[in-house]
Amino acid sequence: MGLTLAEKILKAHLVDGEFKKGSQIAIRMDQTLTQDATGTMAYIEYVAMGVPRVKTEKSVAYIDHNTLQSGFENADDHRFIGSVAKKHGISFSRPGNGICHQVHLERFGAPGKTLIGSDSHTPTGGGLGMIAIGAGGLDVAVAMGGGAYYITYPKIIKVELKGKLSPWVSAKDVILEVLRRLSVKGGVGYIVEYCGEGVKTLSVPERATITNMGAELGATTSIFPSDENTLEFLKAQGREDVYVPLSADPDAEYDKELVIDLSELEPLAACPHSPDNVKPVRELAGMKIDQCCIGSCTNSSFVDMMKVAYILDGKTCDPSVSLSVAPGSKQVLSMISQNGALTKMIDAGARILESACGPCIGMGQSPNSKGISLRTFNRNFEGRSGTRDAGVYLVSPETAAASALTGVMTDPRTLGDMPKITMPEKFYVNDNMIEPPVSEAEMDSVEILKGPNIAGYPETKPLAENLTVPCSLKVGDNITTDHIMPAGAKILPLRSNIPEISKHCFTVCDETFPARAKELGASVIVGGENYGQGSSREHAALAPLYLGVKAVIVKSFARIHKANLINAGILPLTFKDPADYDKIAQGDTVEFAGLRETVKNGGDIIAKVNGREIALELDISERDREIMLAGGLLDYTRENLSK
Ligand code: MIC
Ligand code: SF4
Repeated sequence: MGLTLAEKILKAHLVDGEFKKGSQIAIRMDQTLTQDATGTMAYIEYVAMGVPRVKTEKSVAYIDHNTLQSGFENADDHRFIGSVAKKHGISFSRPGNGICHQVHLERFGAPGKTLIGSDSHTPTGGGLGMIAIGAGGLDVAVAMGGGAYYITYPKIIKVELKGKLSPWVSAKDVILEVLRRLSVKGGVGYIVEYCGEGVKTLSVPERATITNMGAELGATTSIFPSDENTLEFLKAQGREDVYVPLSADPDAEYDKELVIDLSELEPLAACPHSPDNVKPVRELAGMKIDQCCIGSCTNSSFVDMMKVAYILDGKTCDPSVSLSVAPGSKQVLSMISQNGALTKMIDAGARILESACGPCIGMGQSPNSKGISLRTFNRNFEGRSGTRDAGVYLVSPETAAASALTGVMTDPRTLGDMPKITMPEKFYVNDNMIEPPVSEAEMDSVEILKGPNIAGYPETKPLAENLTVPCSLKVGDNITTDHIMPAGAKILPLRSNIPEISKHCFTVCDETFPARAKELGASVIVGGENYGQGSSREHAALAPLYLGVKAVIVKSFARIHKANLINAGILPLTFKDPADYDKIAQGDTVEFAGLRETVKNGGDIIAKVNGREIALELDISERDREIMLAGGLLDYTRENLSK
């Protein structure tokens, strides 16, 4: 039997485990990336491991999230990350150089390579035919130190693309269609592999838009073959030397199959408050809007910007709409400024933002109260924009630009003919904002610069044998990491300070939670399906750890968050019978006995609640069991390094 493309790359990087479905496998990571909002913690963890130089082929530290510097904290974090990078062998992409995923695709991604990044949209690299996986900072730190990344050998979904996109329909509409069909938990436990005739009609940046938003499916990653279009992109970036053609074997077997006829797609929008709440733009047409934001790691490529400039050319944004545009990288911004496209946007009234995440993570441009915002981004969770009662619709750049002109949701197909805007033969390359590290011989001369807001890793303890703890919080289905550990301009500067950021933990759901949990000292949280979907931020595990949360008991978990809980030494438990969710209420006392024994040997964990026994599953690997016993991945890694 042949192999799928993902399987081929995983197999070539296998360092441990049995190469069969459902087994835990350890994968060597060729490259790593971090961004600044997760990076400070990741580098604190890396430094704590005591490995002098990174052992990867390429590691890059990006500054792109916390770029609104309304106090010293973010600038201190940037300086800290820059100094660690310089000393330990990591390239440093300075603030202003662009969004990590866009820049990594342009300058470092390579077909057939593996990449792990402390950001859930790392799968953007799948557009280049790489296995690119988002993970918590600690997993990335371990990979930088030469350690493998452990995943369950995933199931593979084949998405066969047929035909080609009609004018005004774009890559964003393709992934919105996949989300409509599979839902935000449809990808959990899977890699999504694209193939078929339609693949060759999509350029690498278009493919990257699709793999980027595979994160919203909950998938481990998504991947496209590496073909002539990949070569064309790499040539245009002056990097054709890294090209290798890659595709699945013709007789590869998949666990699930989906066929999408590109020619049948139309402009789509994900409605509030979930990326899978997808409707045709045509059905929403005429709805009054207040804001349009164009950019983010999903839709900020050169071609995206050129389409927007074409639509805005010679026109003015509707007076009731605020339009912002954030080109994804310095390369994109330089090119549209050189060719005049930027002037067209400015003339039409666009508010030009720096090349960074910006409004996508609530760093500015929060909509007005009850505002309707059309965004070319990938997440529209409640409150993420910074305005709790705003309604965010995720759309293509074409739909966003067309609607900015009319002031209402507009199907771009009503604009008439659309010329084909294609990728340039040569991108403008100037890597002057990527600072190389010093050589090994010089590393002692580099001082690590740590600001006063940068605190250490929270205290951990080996797993207790018995626990009698109250349930400090009960929540429902589809809780996102934006609920658990909100972001936004006010809270993000606390990413390097777990005691401080913990004061905001779960405040979106219950403002009294942090103080209550802290006072209780030790507790458990109960939740529903797909708990922890969204971001890779390990803060959504580290803040609960700091607040004394010992276990999270839910109906099901999202992949990265579950891994982050394990890394933090918090038990990720699922109800054997989902109906037992109703048997625990906030305030109930939950009793566990003989925990260490069961965690070590496997089997159900029994919790006693109100005199009743509830069976819970701890579905984790052998290695994860050892991590849990040690009190988390940092302790486990330290123990193992000292052996
Ligand atoms: C996001 O899009 O939610 C973020 C901000 O990029 C996160 C990382 C973080 O919280 O720092 C992600 O996607 O992993
Ligand atoms: Fe940045 Fe938004 Fe992409 Fe996250 S999803 S990396 S915040 S642009």
